[in-house]
Amino acid sequence: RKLSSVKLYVIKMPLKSPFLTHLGAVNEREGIIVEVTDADGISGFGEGVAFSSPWYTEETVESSLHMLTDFLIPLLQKQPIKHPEDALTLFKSIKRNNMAKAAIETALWDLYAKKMSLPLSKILGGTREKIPSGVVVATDSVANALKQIEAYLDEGYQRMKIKINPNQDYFFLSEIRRYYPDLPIMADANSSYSLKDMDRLKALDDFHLLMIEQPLAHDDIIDHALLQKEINTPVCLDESIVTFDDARKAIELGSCKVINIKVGRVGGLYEAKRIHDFCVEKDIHVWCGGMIEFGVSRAHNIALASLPGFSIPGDISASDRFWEQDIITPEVTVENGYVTVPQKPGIGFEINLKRLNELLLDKRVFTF
Ligand code: OSB
Ligand code: MG
Repeated sequence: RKLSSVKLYVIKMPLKSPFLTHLGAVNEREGIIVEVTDADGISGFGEGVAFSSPWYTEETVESSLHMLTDFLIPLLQKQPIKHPEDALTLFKSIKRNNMAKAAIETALWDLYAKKMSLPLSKILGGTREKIPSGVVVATDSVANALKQIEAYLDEGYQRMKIKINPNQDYFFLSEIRRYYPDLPIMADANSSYSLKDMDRLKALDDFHLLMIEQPLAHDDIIDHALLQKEINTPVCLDESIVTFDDARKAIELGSCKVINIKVGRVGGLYEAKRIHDFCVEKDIHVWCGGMIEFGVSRAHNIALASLPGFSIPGDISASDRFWEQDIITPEVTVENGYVTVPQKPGIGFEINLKRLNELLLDKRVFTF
């Protein structure tokens, strides 16, 4: 399976409404769509999910382009691989930069599944036909949060994830609980607390949250283990889990009871699947995280979340959660609280080239 080209499409789209966390606002999203084409002219697609600035992880759109252009694609040109499982090994000489690696690795998986004429979900070992869908409420006012929750419930979403921080936690959640006493709710703190806030975090046990995501530092697993001993709410790790070994160590230490698996954060679908398999073995719950992504990454998430361990509704929402019009057809939709896993080969969605070109900022072509 010789590759003939790799193309990078840099695109930008405004969000329908701002996505607010204590780390700042996301108003528009830049991203990189990767197309790998083989000698038969068959293409696979992947997406680079780093943001324009390094607020969530250290990577950016620019750093991803640099890694892809100057290191990752040249490695692939020099040393063709037989199977997408080999990509992360090929990239091992490049430290971290997991989102850049995943951008191309996911494209290789789509191509591989298409060559096998099988849905990517089946290639990965997926068993689910539909995936329970959750959605994120990322706003700084109670009124907006309540309005959004009402609309999302009407659209069928099964659980809400609420962005919190020390200035927006107990009162915010108590107001939501006043109107929705039984709603499945989790909170995501994006590292806005420290162990000094132990009492604030303990108090959140009042709201019987499904879990609290990444309360402490982005690179910590020690303090999270201390915290988990003190609170009833299950701790879920997001930012802290960047490799399989991070997951192994966090579980061993008791730092979390749940892991949010994001394909980009861990360097691709192969590593994501390894973490999933290990968590199933250790009885740690997993769910699939989101990155305010376009349809290509959303499609890869759907394939991943079809694996048996993904029992909790993830941040896999419909295309229209963020976008006026997505870059795939059909767009991702949520029906009765579920996203249907496509049965067509590969990611199971077509690229909407007209839409892609409307959004295009830059294009780079590498021939093999
Ligand atoms: O912490 O899970 C996060 C979005 C961007 C960066 C980090 C996070 C998020 C989300 C949800 O919370 C994203 C989504 O629904 O796509
Ligand atoms: Mg998170």
